[in-house]
Amino acid sequence: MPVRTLRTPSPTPTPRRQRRALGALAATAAAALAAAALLPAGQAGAAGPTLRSLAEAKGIYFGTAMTQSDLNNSTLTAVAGSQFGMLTPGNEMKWDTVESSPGNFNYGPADRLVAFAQTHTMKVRGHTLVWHNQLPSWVSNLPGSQVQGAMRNHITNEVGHYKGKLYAWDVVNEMFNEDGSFRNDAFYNAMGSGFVADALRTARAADPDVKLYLNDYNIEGQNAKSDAMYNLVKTLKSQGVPLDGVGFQAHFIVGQVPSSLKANLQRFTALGVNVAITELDDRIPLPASSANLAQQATDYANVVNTCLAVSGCVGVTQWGTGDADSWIPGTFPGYGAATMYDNNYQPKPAYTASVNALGGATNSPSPSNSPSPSPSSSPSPSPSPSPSSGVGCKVTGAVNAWNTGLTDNLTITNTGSSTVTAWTLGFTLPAGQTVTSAWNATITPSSGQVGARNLSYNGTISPGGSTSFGYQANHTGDAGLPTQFTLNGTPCTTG
Ligand code: 9MR
Repeated sequence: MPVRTLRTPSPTPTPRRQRRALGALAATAAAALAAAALLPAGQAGAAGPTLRSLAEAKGIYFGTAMTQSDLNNSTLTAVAGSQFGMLTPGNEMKWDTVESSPGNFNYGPADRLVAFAQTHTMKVRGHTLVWHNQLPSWVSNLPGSQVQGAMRNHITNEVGHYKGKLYAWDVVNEMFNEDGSFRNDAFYNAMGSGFVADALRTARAADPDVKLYLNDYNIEGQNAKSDAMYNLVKTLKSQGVPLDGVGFQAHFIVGQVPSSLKANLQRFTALGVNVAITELDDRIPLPASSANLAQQATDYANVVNTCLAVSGCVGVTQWGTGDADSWIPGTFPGYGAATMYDNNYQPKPAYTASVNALGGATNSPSPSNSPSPSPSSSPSPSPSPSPSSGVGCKVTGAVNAWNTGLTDNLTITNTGSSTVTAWTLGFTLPAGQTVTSAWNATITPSSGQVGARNLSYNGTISPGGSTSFGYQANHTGDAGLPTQFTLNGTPCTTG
């Protein structure tokens, strides 16, 4: 697909003050497109407009969280560096990394992430200065009278180190319980609720230009916890405490984006602060069904559309780049598939839905899986003809097996002269194999003669082009690959 020309930002001044403040971000869009165009063909997210370019053209950013180890994954960095315009270090700016013992500051890990961001013209959200979690025990064990000094010293040093380099700081993170009371952490116990204002003032003194945020989870809808945040923000603003924004983490469960999200964000912006979605993910029970992937796409579009609709919503950050680096499976056993990119960093329906929400596609934004060429419920591989003549195909596969299970990755190459616009790959699973999950395709039924159908984002295979999908299966002894394939009814070569 050719790289599309960026829509020139309207010369008409936007009436949205916050959007104008972000105007500099749009300048990076052309650079992002240029960088994306240099990526190897077939690299996830390499061609066409990117999330970041589309978001920036609309006056918001699209961000990702990355950890230091992510820098070693070239597939991840290619996606992150081209598709996202904002980077949040996932762990490296937290107290336990930065100041694990009193006065000994370690900025190496976070500096490497900031350098990656700068290389890719990404902005950076600093995360986080004051938080009960990932807090070294030397802080929580301090006598109450010494906590304020330690907090001020930590903030002054860290904000000072990154002065002029960051877009924003999550100054205080997760200070509320679910019922809206303050969490009894070291900071509240030592200073009462005044620690929030103290932290914000200390951060402002260390960097007058960086945006200062409070950040929390389960405050996306209107509830006791978001009421508490609302009342705190109202009080802080009335007292002239420096506060620029509120971060809504948005760790959602599929299908459960609160219906009050927009109204809730709007009541905060009415107080004179910006709002941002800071840690978006949308977890799904595993294995992820196509219905849940479609619902996830709807959820992502909902969040992006809501941010676009709320004046003062400055951007959306996803927590992690793809399912493979997401925190969800490790924390919520049985759940996963929570991001826009699958375990191989291939875009999922949620990516397409987000691009569409940002105005990136002219076709109707259908987040659900695309219809297969033969929508018949017949379990056999579709015999429907290719939409055009000149069809030819080759299938290669790789299996990774253990005693009772396996994963197969199959690559379909279009060796014909016509573009395939939707595909069903028919094949027979060896006896005893039962598919338990699939990626980049829907496979039905789960054993015997099956059809693997494209999803909404990977139906097109140009002549000479290829696409890959895979599945996990149980086996009872034969862990071999299928040996014969048809593409839309036409036999394929293998090898
Ligand atoms: O993604 C982070 C994960 O690697 C850490 O193990 C975890 C420890 O608390 O923190 C994760 O990030 C959290 C973020 O800093 C604050 N909001 C919740 C995030 C997920 O736990």
